[in-house]
Amino acid sequence: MTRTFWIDTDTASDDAVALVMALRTPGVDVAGISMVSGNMPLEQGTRNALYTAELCGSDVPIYRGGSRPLLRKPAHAQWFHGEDGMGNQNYPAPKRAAESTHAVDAFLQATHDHPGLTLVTLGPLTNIARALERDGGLVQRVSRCVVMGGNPCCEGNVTPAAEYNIWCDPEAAKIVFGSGMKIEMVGWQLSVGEANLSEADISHVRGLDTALAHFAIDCNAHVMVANKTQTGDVGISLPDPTAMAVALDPGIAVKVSDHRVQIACADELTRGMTVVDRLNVAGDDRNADTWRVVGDAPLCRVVWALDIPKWKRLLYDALG
Ligand SMILES: [Ca+2]
Repeated sequence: MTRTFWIDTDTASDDAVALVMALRTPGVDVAGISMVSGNMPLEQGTRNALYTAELCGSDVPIYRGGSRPLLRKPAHAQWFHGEDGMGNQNYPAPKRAAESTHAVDAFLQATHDHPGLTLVTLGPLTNIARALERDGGLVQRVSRCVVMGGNPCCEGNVTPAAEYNIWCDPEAAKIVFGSGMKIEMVGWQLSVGEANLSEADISHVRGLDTALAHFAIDCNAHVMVANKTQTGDVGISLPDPTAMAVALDPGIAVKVSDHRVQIACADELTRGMTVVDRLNVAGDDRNADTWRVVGDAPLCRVVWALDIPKWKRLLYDALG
């Protein structure tokens, strides 16, 4: 049976690999891709997504969405992904252009055309928040919302408190996490350590010797350097592809549990922090002033561990 996906992305190099995985997996129909400002400015991200789809031989429609967060200033991540977001590989301009329809309109229409679709978010949640503001009924038409974002009960990757996608547009994340949509949170910490593509894994991918395999490594050349500087890990960190792996095969998430999650928006120190009620104490009297106000806040599925060999096999299958 074919599953329908919608992908929201701020396409830089790890998004590109995640797009390849979705576009190359049999039985998955990507109804559309919505672009959002994030790792890359909107136009560069759009160009990167169009180029990636072209490499996959896909004519999936790609739509421009939010060019800046709901309230905050845009803040990109060239320092991690390279000036073009694609490891400064100077890829040629894509042959086709984005659609003229706005991403939010296109996404809302897709949820009517394909009720029960799987939404995968790989960037800040600006577009999804705007869609929810327009039509709260959206919650019922999305069966899974797999979010690459957050840092449950651990450090962030852009500030000590927060992961980039949530930090970039925390007000949007607050709307989405509070919406009641069936969220599965794949935090950035799941893509470190053993989940990195090690030098041996990179050699394995090179050995597949397909255009997509070389593309996946080449466009992440800058990430490999930045990753070593940031975490000390030797290899390529791929947060968006790990989230896509969970979307494609939920069995890759081997440890999950459901919790209330709040997004910190009130001060700069904790901006974008995903505060997870891991011990389920939010309803206790001592938390009345802070969590009681969100007493019926929907539960969010938090992923705590991945089957790492399985995630890498899924990646290799898409690139081979
Ligand atoms: Ca991304």
